[in-house]
Amino acid sequence: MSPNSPSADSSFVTSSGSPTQSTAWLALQDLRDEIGSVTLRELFAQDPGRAERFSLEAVDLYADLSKNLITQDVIEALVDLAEHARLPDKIAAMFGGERINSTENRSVLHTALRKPKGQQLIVEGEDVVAPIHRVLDQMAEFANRVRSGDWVGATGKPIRHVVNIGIGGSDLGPLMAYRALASFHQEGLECHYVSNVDPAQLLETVKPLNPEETLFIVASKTFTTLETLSNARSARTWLVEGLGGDLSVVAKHFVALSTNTDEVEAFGIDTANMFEFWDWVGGRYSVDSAIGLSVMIAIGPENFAQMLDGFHRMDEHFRTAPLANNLPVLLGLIGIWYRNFFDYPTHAVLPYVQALDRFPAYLQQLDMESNGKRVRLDGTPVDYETGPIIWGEPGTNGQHAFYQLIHQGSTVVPVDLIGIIDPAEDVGGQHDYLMANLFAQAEALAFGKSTEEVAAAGASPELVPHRTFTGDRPSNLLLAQSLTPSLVGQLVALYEHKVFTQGVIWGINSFDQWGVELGKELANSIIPELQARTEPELDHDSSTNALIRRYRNSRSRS
Ligand code: G6Q
Repeated sequence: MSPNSPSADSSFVTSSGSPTQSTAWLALQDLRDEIGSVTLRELFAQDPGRAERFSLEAVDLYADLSKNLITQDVIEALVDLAEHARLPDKIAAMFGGERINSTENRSVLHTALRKPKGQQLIVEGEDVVAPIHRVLDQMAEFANRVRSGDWVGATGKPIRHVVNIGIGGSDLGPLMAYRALASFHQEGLECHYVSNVDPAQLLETVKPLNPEETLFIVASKTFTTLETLSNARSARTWLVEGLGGDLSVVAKHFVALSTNTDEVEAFGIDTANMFEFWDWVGGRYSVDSAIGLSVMIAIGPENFAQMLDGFHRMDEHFRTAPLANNLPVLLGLIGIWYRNFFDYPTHAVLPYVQALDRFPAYLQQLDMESNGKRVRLDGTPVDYETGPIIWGEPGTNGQHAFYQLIHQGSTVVPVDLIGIIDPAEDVGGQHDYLMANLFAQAEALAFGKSTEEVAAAGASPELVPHRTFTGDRPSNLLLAQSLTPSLVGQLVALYEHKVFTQGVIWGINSFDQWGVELGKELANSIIPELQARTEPELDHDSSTNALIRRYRNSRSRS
């Protein structure tokens, strides 16, 4: 079957119709009207057990969901909605390797990547777990050689710098995990991440590096991506020029992470130094595949295995916990509640953990590329909102910038706040300041400061409206003991499954990304027009034509 023909298994596609037609949806609309007349202050006052009632533990995460605009009835109706969408069947379909990515006719098996060694998963007659562990072993052997100094560059020097060249899913995941696990890095070995086709990034990155001690990892599932291949070629030139001009040096300084052996070979990388993965690993779901090699080199194979174990434990929670006690499901459903019944257009992720500084950017791709869809699996347009805009920055930085809007803006932004109890390092008791701010933000958002309280605190009457906080601004608060490799795996799997849950309710394909194609196609047609020696004939619209002419005529280089 060609990759673009419809899936053989259409049970995932022909689901339960528009969610808006379900009784659960109608019940939620009524509940939305009811909850509009009650505040979080009142809900907390009515129920002294509220914090406990709406908190749960999942693997090593404690989640306080009580500061959401929810009641037990809301949760029950949301769970009904999930059941109406046959979420349990769809979870089983994904874990079982059905071709649920119907527009690309592919299975979606990132959960297999973290199955323990020795387990089996037979998909279409073949076990997928054994090959995964074969590659993990190959990665571990290589990572250990680099870490121990046994793998040397062309001039016999050990590797001190690893440059991962990749973009999108082949960059954001490893970059995020590398930064998150800074306290586990091997000293004297630094990883760098180059993604943008803007040459400035590559040039800046390699400027201070010694080619003798530098290893490039070319991370590209397809091995045809313009940005990655351009950067890889430029990096190869830098390396070869720096090491005397002989192409043979590439073998000791370049490895590839890819599904495309032919293109890897054509680039000149020895396929013995290629780490394979499979078409059923989506780019944004690939940090736990060979794409994570830079992370494994930095933290070591044992810690990488711990990360995979964290993923797997969250997978098992998602696969087996009842929907009402299932953290990814609940985060997904509460997100649906705000997106579809309150029309809140965005969702912020605010880690109070500096090491998670790239986690919001990572989630931006995971969520927006997965659920930024306007048609359902059967191709019909949705008549309800789908994926929200995801954004965020680490706390407390955001507090001195955009939190103003979160507290008092005209748009309500539901937030996820993430905190770690024991930091890798502390100085001057600063960690308590960080956590005090985390707890304070959740409190301030939920309960605000009423007009009466502001007036009673002595504000002059004309300032009272300016200093009032309405409250009722929802948050999920996730707390964990420490930022271990396992926790990073758990957090990523948590959000992967949250996104999956929402995609199922919305009846969309969370695993394709056709929306990124048009811009690529047009860029490919414009490149020769920018590079033509003689004036090219242009047949874009008048605006694009004028921009191309202006660029050609104004640039100082020939
Ligand atoms: C992710 C997307 C996309 C992809 C990049 C890089 O789900 O598919 O972000 O990861 O376009 O693709 P390659 O790894 O093939 O270079």
